[in-house]
Amino acid sequence: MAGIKTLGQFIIEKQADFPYAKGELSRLLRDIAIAAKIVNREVNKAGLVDILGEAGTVNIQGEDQKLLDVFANNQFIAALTCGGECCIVATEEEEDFVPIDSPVSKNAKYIVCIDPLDGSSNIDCNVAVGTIFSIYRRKSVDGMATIADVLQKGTEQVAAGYVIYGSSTMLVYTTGKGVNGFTLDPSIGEFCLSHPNMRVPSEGYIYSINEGNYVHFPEGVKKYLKYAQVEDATTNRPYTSRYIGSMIADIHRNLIKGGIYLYPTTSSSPNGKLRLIYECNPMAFIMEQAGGVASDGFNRILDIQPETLHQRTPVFIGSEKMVKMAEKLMREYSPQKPLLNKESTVAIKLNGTDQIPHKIITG
Ligand code: AHM
Ligand code: MG
Repeated sequence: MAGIKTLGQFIIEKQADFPYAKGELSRLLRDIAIAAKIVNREVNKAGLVDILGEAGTVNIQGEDQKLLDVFANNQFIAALTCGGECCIVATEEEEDFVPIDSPVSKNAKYIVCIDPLDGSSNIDCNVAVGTIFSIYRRKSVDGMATIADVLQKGTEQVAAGYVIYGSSTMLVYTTGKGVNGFTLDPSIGEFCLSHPNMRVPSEGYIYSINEGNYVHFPEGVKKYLKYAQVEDATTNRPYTSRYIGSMIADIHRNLIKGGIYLYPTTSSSPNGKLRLIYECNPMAFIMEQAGGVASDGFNRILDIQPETLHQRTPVFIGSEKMVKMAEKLMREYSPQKPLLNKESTVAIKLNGTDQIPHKIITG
């Protein structure tokens, strides 16, 4: 019988891929994994203790925070503060980034961006939720790190991953050399390598979208949904519709089985709902590393220059052929228009393909 490989062993083994690595990134990943185990423990007993329900506070997005949101946020910040490898934590739950101002951390070379508990509106009904993280190298050379260290394009990510607290708990991550998945064995308290070298099929058969918003979708998305429902054996159509409403769970399933996850713009969310830095960039990095594609409908997610910490973006992510088809229909039926938000960054199309980032200021 083959022996198990723990996440810790795997990380140390992979450190050799980075000849000048001093172990900081490995320690950072270890810190995140420890915090994830603590959050997992709490999520698992959510129905047993008085931890369900509203915290009575509202986060920067104007959403009610759940107690577990707050708990997870605090756990990750605490673990990253103690670890000393990261100088800033930017989290979906905090308005501003959190500088780690300890003598060790302030010169640390990594920035961590995190959505501590994504899909938390599902907690009360026992649906899978997750943590999403990404790691960047600090750009500034001395003093306290700044906002510019956080507002980096997704292409600059050094590592990204997610933890899914589901029927089993898994940690999936990439450092830009493929994607590996680890399942938590509760009997030994270790994440064990269970899904080495994860690859997404290039043609899937699942589409995931909140179809209740159909009337508000751009025409290109409506056309894609009609395309998904037409019979054509050569392309696995009609596709199967699966939508959990918990991004990590939906993308994790599609990554394994092949599929597309869409959260487009809607008339009520003209920039989309999901956040570029905390949700879309890390999932895009993972999906690309698994052989898939992540787009905002027109451009590669990882190429978008973030302008603000909590910037949102539409997202089309998953199997290559499915995302390419959705992009084609978007170009055909929903040519890109300037967004109406004060802070929106849009790409202007030049000669059909070239794009430059452009900030639209209105009002
Ligand atoms: P959250 O970060 O507030 O939890 O919101 C993100 C979640 C995603 O996990 C999920 O895919 C999406 O919101 C669901 O949105 P909707 O309910 O509009 O379909
Ligand atoms: Mg989220």
